[in-house]
Amino acid sequence: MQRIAVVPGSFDPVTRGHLDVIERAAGLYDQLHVVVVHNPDKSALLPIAQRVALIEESIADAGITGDIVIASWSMGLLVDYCTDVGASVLVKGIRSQVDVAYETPMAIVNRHLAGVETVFLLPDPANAHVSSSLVRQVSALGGDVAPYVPRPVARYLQGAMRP
Ligand code: COD
Repeated sequence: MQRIAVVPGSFDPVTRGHLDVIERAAGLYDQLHVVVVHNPDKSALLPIAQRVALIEESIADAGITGDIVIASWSMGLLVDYCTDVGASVLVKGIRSQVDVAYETPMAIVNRHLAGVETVFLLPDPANAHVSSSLVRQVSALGGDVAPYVPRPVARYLQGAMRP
């Protein structure tokens, strides 16, 4: 039986921290779905289609291989997407106690709703401080985001900042 997992996120935009989790999860499962989900608690910078495109370009640019599907989901519960594609696991990154507090109730509810387990990966220390919100802030203020994001994202944000 194929082991299928989902890595969900806002990915607004995808960062080096996200990409590290995606690469490591791709090595753990037969098929990986990277799913851009609209998070109603956050105001978005990039349209969902752009976030999907940047994930695709970043995975290719980093030479990450494996059976990786990139998709978006706005039709309701994330576990419904998991059920649709036959995934039994969600993979999430945990950077801090704040992430633990945010993710724990969701992990419990997702298991109750559909039997979907959540696997947590610790970040590479080099990326533990990186977040999409930090990237958005540095970019908006004209700073260099290259240390925090894959090359395609740095190029995209630099282009978007030009008058
Ligand atoms: N290193 C490692 N992991 C990281 C890093 C980093 N530097 N940065 C982020 N991550 C992890 C985050 O901890 C998270 O696990 C994931 O990457 C995505 O992060 P974001 O910021 O892109 O996305 P979020 O935090 O806005 O999450 C949005 C989700 C849609 C994943 C979340 O809200 C969710 O699971 N929603 C489920 C909706 C649902 O069905 N609800 C009902 C039942 S709970």
